[in-house]
Amino acid sequence: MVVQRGPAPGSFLDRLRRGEPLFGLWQALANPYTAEVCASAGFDWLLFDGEHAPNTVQTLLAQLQAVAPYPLEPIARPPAGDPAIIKQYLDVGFRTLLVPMVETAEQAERLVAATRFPPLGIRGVAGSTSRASRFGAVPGYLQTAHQHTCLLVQIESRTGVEHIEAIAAVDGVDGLFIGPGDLSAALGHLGDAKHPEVQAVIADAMTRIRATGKASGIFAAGPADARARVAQGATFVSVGTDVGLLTGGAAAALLEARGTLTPQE
Ligand code: 3PY
Ligand code: MG
Repeated sequence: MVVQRGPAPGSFLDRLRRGEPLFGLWQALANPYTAEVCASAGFDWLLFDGEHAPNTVQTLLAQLQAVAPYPLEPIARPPAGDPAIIKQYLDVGFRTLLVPMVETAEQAERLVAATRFPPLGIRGVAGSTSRASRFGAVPGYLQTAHQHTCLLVQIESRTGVEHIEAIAAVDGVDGLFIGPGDLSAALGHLGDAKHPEVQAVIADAMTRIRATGKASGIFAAGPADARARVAQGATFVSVGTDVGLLTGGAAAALLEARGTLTPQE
């Protein structure tokens, strides 16, 4: 008989459910070596982006392998909530998914189903060929995988915001994550996530997510923004992106050098 267990104490899902602040870094460089560099900094999670970064399942796999020795949760964002892609991401070993543009409870229910094997859902069975089951070595993987699977959904449209309570009520949705970029575009403020109207909608959405009892997350572009979001009640928050750290650090280094160097006669 398979013993039914919940997420391991201290695991990402366990900490998420306890409402601990969990800080992560967006990975858009699509590279295992830089992913490992970022992992060594001690983040609670890294988000590997299949929506807006040049990733394939194979590049995601390489990044997953690179960060495997580090005590963080690798999260994958598929380009869309497509069950065929979700199946592949889960098979290579991601346990936590962040699905973009979720707008209704029905859509959220279909996503939950995509992460679960029958009879709970529709996830296809890879058996012992999947890395997720350690190639068949994890006892009872098929029966217990869903207990370790964490589904985070992105709220980033007017319709999604309207349906926060219904989406959060779906069993199997573990957290709701606001995407300020798409949400600001949906509100008519493309490229201006700081606009007061966008900020007001975000603040209200975060309060409503918290009230549902599900974890509330948001993309923050930097550490100060991240701290402010935690103060507002978010519990899983990015502190920026690998690309942003690289471009920001490179530009600052050049600026400092140019500003301090005395031009030669
Ligand atoms: C958004 O801001 O739209 C996101 O998806 C998070 O980067
Ligand atoms: Mg988005």
